[in-house]
Amino acid sequence: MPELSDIANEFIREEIEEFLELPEEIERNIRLFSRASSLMQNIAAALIDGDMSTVDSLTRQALDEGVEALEIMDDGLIAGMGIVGIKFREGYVFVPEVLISARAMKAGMAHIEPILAASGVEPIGTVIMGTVQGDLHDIGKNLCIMLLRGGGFKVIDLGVNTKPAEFIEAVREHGAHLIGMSALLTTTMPNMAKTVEAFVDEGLREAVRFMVGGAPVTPEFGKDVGADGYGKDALACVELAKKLAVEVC
Ligand code: B1M
Repeated sequence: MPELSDIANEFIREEIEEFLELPEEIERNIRLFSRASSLMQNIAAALIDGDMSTVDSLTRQALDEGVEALEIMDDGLIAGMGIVGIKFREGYVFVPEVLISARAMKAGMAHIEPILAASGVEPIGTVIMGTVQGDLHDIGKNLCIMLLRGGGFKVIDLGVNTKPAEFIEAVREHGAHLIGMSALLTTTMPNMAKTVEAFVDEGLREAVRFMVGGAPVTPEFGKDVGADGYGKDALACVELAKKLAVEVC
């Protein structure tokens, strides 16, 4: 088991020591950061600190040095946002700080997106993606979209706060068969069920496949709302989309 002292970045060490209390979160983060390269640790530290220009330049530097886009995403950007999430939950930081870190994350993602999207092959199918009604969280959804595009899908991004009628309209307009719904709030998760029900009411349910995901969503919840599959992360979302595409695209 790695120790806190195995993490090279002093700022990350202090963040873990000062703000993390749950033993499993401490252990997970020590494991994650101790195996991450120092450049990835520096990206995560800058993201936690809300330092957009450093996240921007270090992400560019990492790509120029040949680091895989997925490694930067997982060990730098998502790892940093994980710490921000814990600090937010525990009341150490508030919405403005989280937004500043989210902006830094987007600056890093802007370099990664074109690389993940550059597959240049005929699309496997069209996916309609949206964060459900009432929910404004879009970072996870956007990561899924990047990887879906990189995985050969055409993706129509409906953004956040997506009403059931908007999903239906997009499916009709684009002739799509795959729908991805993201939710980050326990209060908006039921809107996944409402969206599926709206498709049933329109007589469109059989023609499409629903994927669901987001931090509070579980495979069981996915089944309960009538979805066809659940993705635990952006890679799983792409695998699921490929599996469901075989059925409907
Ligand atoms: Co909010 N927020 N937030 N927030 N926020 C959470 C979700 C929360 C858990 C924080 C906490 O208390 N610990 C909490 C929810 C509690 C709950 O519901 N039980 C919360 C709250 C309470 C709120 C507000 C209500 C706060 C307030 O105003 N008092 C408010 C709600 C606004 C609204 O939506 N109506 C709010 C606002 C915000 C910000 C605007 C400040 C900002 C969002 C910025 C943005 O997205 N543009 C924000 C953020 C950033 C977070 C945290 C810190 C980080 C979320 C995130 O981006 N994670 C979050 C805490 C946390 O989750 N640790 C929190 C990184 C992202 C990569 O992960 O989205 O899970 P995630 O996506 C993953 C997987 O889940 C999966 O793939 C992704 C990559 O691996 N995935 C899918 C996602 N969608 C998928 C779809 C798929 C498949 C996989 O198939 C279709």
